[in-house]
Amino acid sequence: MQLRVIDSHTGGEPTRTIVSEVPLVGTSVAERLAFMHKHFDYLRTALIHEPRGAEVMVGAIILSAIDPKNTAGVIFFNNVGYLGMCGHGTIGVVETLRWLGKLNPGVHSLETCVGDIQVLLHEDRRVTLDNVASYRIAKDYPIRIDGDSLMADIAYGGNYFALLDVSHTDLLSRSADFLTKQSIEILSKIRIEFPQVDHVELFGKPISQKNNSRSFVLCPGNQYDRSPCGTGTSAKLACLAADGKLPPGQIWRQESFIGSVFEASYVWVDQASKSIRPSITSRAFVNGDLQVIADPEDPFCWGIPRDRT
Ligand code: PYC
Repeated sequence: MQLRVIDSHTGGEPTRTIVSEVPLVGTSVAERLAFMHKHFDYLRTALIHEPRGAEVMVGAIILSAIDPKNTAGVIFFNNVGYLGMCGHGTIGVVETLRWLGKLNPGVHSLETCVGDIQVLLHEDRRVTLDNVASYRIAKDYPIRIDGDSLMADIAYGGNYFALLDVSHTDLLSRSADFLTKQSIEILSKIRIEFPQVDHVELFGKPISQKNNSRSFVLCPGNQYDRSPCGTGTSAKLACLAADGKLPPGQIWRQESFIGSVFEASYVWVDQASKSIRPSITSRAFVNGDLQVIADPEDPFCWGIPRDRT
């Protein structure tokens, strides 16, 4: 098997990008994703599961563009399945293409299974992504955790999020393991009413005064995002915009649990329905170039099944 994979990270969150051609059939990215799920899911498990991968990794596969006006297509996947969009992953993919000499500074468009997005590769290697339209679905949905009442907003930013302001508690000073368990419990309560939600974001005070907020983001597969989460920051901006707390064009600096930062702002798509187009800026670093080897005698060459790790 000839499979080349480039590793990068964006704000500490890894992206493992397949740059070899994989024959995914379909007339849309969503159809190609379904084809990959059916016929090539072993590539996902081989790259993300142990012993070759790590559960925290997000994978990406670069596709030829379906519409010739676009630069490329991309499918994102993780330890348990496929993601609609991925902000840190998009920035990782753009840096990967730049590192390979396949992308020059300027504006490019990428096809994803939730819609086309624009990316600007800056001369200094930062990337700004203009995400899909993002919006809030529900405000102040009440839940009870350990006897405490919390309010969640539900919003879409390329993936579906439950967003909870926990700045009145000391939650964000707790360990990642503790927050993971709390977020899993929150998610199970939220999904009774909003089954589409698969990410949880807890917001609190930033560590650095330069930033507006700090977040802990639980992703599907029960890993937390080391970056501030591009789709999560988009969902956050949709809530701020709907509440009139952030005007269009103003920069919002979102700090991640580990202290990395995304700069974000938005423009209205439709002010009446409070739908916005968020822009997220950050940069990624390539940190590996892997030739995948699949030894037919290796019982775990396609990854260890998750129920055994
Ligand atoms: O940056 O959008 C993001 C993301 C989603 C899951 C992990 N990162």
